[in-house]
Amino acid sequence: MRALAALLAVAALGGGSPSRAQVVEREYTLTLSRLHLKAGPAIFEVDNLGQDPHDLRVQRIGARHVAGTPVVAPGKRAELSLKLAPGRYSVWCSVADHRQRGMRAVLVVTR
Ligand SMILES: [Cu+2]
Repeated sequence: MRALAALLAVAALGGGSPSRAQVVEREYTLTLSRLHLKAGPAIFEVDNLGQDPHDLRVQRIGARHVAGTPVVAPGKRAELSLKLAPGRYSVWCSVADHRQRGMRAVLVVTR
C-alpha cells in the first residue's frame, strides 16, 4: 500500500522524467527555450555561447533559496537539476552586472 502511494506521488509529478529547458547565454542576453514548465523535476542545460564567463541563478519569486551553476567558461555547458514548485521564477546571470545588462528572464511553473 505504501509502494502504491509512492507510485501515485511520482505519477503526480509527471512520471518522474524531468522537464528540460535550454538556456543560451551571450553578452548580454539569456534565452530560455521554454518560458513555461510543469512542476516537478527539471534540468536546465546552460550553453555559454558568449565570449565571457557566465553562470545561471534560479530563484522562485518570494522564496529565499537560490539555485545555480558554477561559472561556465565561454563555449562550455553546464546542467542544473532542480525540483520546481508551481510559481514564477527569476532566472539570471550573477556575474558582474550582467543581470542589469539584460541577462535575466522570468519562468512560469504550473501544476
Ligand atoms: Cu553573464
